Amino acid sequence: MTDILGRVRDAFRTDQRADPDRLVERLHAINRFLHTVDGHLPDERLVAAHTLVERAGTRLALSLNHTVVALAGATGSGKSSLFNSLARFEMSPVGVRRPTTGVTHACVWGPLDGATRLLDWVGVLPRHRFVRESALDGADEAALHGLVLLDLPDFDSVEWSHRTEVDRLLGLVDLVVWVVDPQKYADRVLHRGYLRELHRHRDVTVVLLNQADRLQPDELPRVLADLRRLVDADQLSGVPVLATSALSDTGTAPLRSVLEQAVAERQAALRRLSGDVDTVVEGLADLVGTDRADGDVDRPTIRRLIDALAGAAGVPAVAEATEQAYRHRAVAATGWPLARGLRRLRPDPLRRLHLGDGVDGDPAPLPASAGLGIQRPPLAATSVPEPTAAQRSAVGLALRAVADRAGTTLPAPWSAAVATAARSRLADLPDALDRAVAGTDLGVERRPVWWRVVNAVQWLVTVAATVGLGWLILGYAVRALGLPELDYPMVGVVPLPTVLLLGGLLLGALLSLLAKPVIRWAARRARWRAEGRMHDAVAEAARGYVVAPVREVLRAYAEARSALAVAAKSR
Ligand SMILES: Nc1nc2c(ncn2[C@@H]2O[C@H](COP(=O)(O)OP(=O)(O)OP(=O)(O)O)[C@@H](O)[C@H]2O)c(=O)[nH]1
Ligand SMILES: [Mg+2]
Repeated sequence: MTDILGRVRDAFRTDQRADPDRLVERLHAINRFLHTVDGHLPDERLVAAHTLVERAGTRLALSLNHTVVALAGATGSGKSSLFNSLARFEMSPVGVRRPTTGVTHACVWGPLDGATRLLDWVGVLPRHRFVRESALDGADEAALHGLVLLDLPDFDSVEWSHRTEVDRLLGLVDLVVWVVDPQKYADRVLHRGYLRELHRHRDVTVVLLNQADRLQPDELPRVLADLRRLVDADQLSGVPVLATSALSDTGTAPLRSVLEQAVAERQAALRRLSGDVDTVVEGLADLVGTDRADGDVDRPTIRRLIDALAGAAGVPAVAEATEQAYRHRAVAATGWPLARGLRRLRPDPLRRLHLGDGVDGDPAPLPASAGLGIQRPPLAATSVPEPTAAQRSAVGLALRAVADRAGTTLPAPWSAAVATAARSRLADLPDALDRAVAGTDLGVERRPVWWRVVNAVQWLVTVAATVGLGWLILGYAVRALGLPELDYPMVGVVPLPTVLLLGGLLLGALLSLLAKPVIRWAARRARWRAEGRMHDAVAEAARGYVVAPVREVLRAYAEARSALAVAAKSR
């Protein structure tokens, strides 16, 4: 007996105690991962993680003083017999008709109180719950206090509901004892369908070769060794493989010993959940590719996007109109006063685009609601030309370039998320661009000082010419009426009124001529300035409507990666 216990302890010993704080930290990390990737990754990839967080939260909130152990196996392997043998009562019927157990039975060692909520959660019907606590046992059963033993239906059942029940419970219990018999221990469904999937739960898995009494003493070691080989091939090396018989107490001793140790350690629930976290992390690993660099949107790509958006927003057309408007306004302000009326008849190029209103005249009147806290009148829609097909496709290409550059180093689902993010605010972009252009101060409202100076001189020479002309007309009139002739003051040999008239006209024309190249140069500067300001406004729209959503996804990716790294390290 001591020998058996020793072997069980050796086989079942693991030096790594599960740290509950570390487990909770890992679960929090998974939860953080789920929050971060929400909306970016396909939901179907996240089901397992969501299930784990929910299930682990519930299990940890329930009694950790109880260890829930399931007896699982094929029909007829002896699960119910072992269950009854341990409980020392015929609690779960054992029969010849297969399969016998259709619903899960539970036996609780110690008081039922703490285990009730656990069994509610596990889903064992109250009429199939039993309590193993008897005054007659004395201290015999004390070592199993805290054990909740479940007798499951058969996993390979002809009854579909049995399999569903087994699969459901295998996802919930803390420790699974697989019961096999000498005939079917190599069963393919058992190894391929179940054991092989459990290599991350090897800390909470035990395999029993039951009905060992049916084997000849010399056959037992050979069959046990064969089973060990198969279990190792299932990547479960280290998992205890023990021989039992439900017919006697000695035969069930190895199982009892396993259960006593599990109950004493109170580690099974934590180890099981740690294994679950490992499984989930491994399933998510390809979503964050550990060796990948975080993507980013580089400056040249952003510049290309801004250029394309500026083209589509009509920035070149508005810049051109700004240059023309400057010329128009400068000529109107500095040209020969008598010709200005004609110039004013021509429409202002910016006004044709419904831009720059209020430049020449007063600002547009505020609507009646201005006093109610509305600071600025709403910006009028511009008449900037619609983008051409080429400009539209340039925007499309630039958007794709942003998504490609940002997503190229990322795993496929994130590349797709980046591409979606780049286009996520596409519908709002035209309005934003229109607002950017319409809201830009094109810098042509101010009347430069030199305009005023030239204007003053123009008026001066015009007045001089007009005075000269009036004076000359007066002289002719006096002469025609036979009155004494006027004596014009002379400038050299030329009468002063003639000097005033011709000089005024000549100077006015000369001034207009000289102002022309200056106006051209200043108009070009006004164009560059306006272009620069509109570019800045478009850049802001590009950042807000395209780059920001993309960076948001990249941030989520980096955050998800670090969260999963925290969840991965089991220490
Ligand atoms: N000789 C021998 N017979 C056993 C042993 N364990 C179970 N049996 C017999 O095997 C048959 C099946 O036992 P059960 O305990 O009903 O098997 P089960 O795994 O619960 O089967 P299902 O409920 O159908 O899944 C019964 O006739 C038992 O008496 C054992 O250790 N030795
Ligand atoms: Mg049974």
